Amino acid sequence: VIFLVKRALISVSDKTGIVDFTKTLVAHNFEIISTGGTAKTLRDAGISVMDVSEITGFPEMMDGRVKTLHPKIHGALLYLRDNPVHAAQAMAQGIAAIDMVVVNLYPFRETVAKEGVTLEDAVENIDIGGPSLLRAAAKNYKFVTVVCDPSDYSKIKKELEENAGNVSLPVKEKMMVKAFRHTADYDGAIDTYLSRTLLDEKVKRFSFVGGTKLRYGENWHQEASFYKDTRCAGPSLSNATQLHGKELSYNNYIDIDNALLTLKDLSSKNPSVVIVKHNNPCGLATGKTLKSAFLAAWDGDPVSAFGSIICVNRIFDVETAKCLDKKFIEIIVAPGFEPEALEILKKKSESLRLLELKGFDKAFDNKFVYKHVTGGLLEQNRDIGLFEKWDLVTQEKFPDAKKGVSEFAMSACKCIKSNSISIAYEYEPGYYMLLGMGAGQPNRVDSIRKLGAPKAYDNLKTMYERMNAENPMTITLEEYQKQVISECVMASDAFFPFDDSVIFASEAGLKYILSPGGSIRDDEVIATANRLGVAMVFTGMRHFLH
Ligand code: 93A
Repeated sequence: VIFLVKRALISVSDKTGIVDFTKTLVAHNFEIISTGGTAKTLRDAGISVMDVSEITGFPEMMDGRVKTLHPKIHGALLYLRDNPVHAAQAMAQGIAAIDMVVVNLYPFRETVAKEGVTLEDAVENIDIGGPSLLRAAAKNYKFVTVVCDPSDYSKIKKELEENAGNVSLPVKEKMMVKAFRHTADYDGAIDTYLSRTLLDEKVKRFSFVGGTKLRYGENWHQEASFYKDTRCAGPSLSNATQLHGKELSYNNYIDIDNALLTLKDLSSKNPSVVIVKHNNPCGLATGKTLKSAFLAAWDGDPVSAFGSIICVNRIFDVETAKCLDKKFIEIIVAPGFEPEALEILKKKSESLRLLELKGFDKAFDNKFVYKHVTGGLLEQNRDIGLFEKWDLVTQEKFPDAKKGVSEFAMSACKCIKSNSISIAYEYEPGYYMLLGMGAGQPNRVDSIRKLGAPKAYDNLKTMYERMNAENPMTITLEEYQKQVISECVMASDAFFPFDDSVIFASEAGLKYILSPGGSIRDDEVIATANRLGVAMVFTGMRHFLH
């Protein structure tokens, strides 16, 4: 017997799109073989279908546990068509080739995600026949097309149309890899659930795909790659589109991530700009327009901004692009670019990387963050939220009007490496800028007295000189600095272990301090703030970032 007609075995739990796709197969002269529920769906749609049991001579049995597990099926998938011995054996056993397998598996993940699922329920949703079909078809990929994902139906349809009812080898190869990845992930999910349920053992399995080699790692002598996390639906480095410039480097990915997190944490509805250097926001501002936010962010640290990564939450416009003239920048990340702005930026430099990253308005959907340590992996929830409370702990009042700039100060602090200090200024009513920050110091005092406060003074000097050149100022530089600093809010990512931080902040002229509180010396810290006439609020929420 010579079987010329092509045959497809269809057995799907998720029946999305299956009727249309099967009609396509029929139109391309496929005979359809199917299992119970799928066969019913197809017949209801008027498609003529052969039951698997007609081929195997066995009924579906044991509540469907045994449907397709039979040599008539697996022989039809696995025999090498170009091997005369295989072909002779197939013919001797009355096995006719199956050319396509369309299978999606029992919804195991969905089942165990349900609240109160029983072990019995979970186990019953472990598909045995489906993965066997997928693996058999995938193993014989040169002769069998394996389709395990409804989102591929349209691609296969196109293939059939373009190749006179056949599927090209490159596509078959892709589908094969996809099938094995799919069953690997499926088995991984089973292991994770069973280990947790029966052994009380946590298993963490990652499957990042689309790994691309980077030029080098943190340094030139280190090899590196970036792997995509395709499950991340919110703003993500996996779905960014590079519009211009050199390829992203390892350090670029890290800095862009920090920029993204900082802007997300800021969650300002106003145009906002963050400038990142070495995994810390050094400039950050909100503004009436993107341009004004950019200029204020730049004023937050014009020195560090050299070679920085800039991320904005608005379409990058021409006015802002023009501000970048003569400024050296590595990367701009935006939800989009005005065409003319794009042209200006492209002309600026061959290597300036321009990244379009959509979904700024969406939340990050991955709940956990991970860090590799020698010999292990740490997992934690994202640091979400800003304050747990708003407790005024000093005699000096902290005006409600300073809440906006306080929130801004603390969100900046959250994304600066510990021990972090931020000094924020409401430079125009309702618009804020980072005036100084101290990052990554092994003690909090240095972040204030050696970094944050001196930086704020330096930046104010630069701003004063510029304003004075444009329009002579009526006050001296010292008066200007003193006045601005006295209006600023200083935020600390963790409590003050001693009162020295408050003393140094007050010496620098700061009058408003925000801290989570919670030190055993809180009383001492509060007494010192009272003595110095500083207003302090305890927020109850620590934001270490190591
Ligand atoms: O219980 S099974 O592991 N035993 C089988 O022999 C078998 N063959 C296909 N499950 C089996 N399947 C699965 O049935 C497929 O993977 C698919 O998810 C499902 C389709 O069943 P129905 O066509 O009855 O809706």
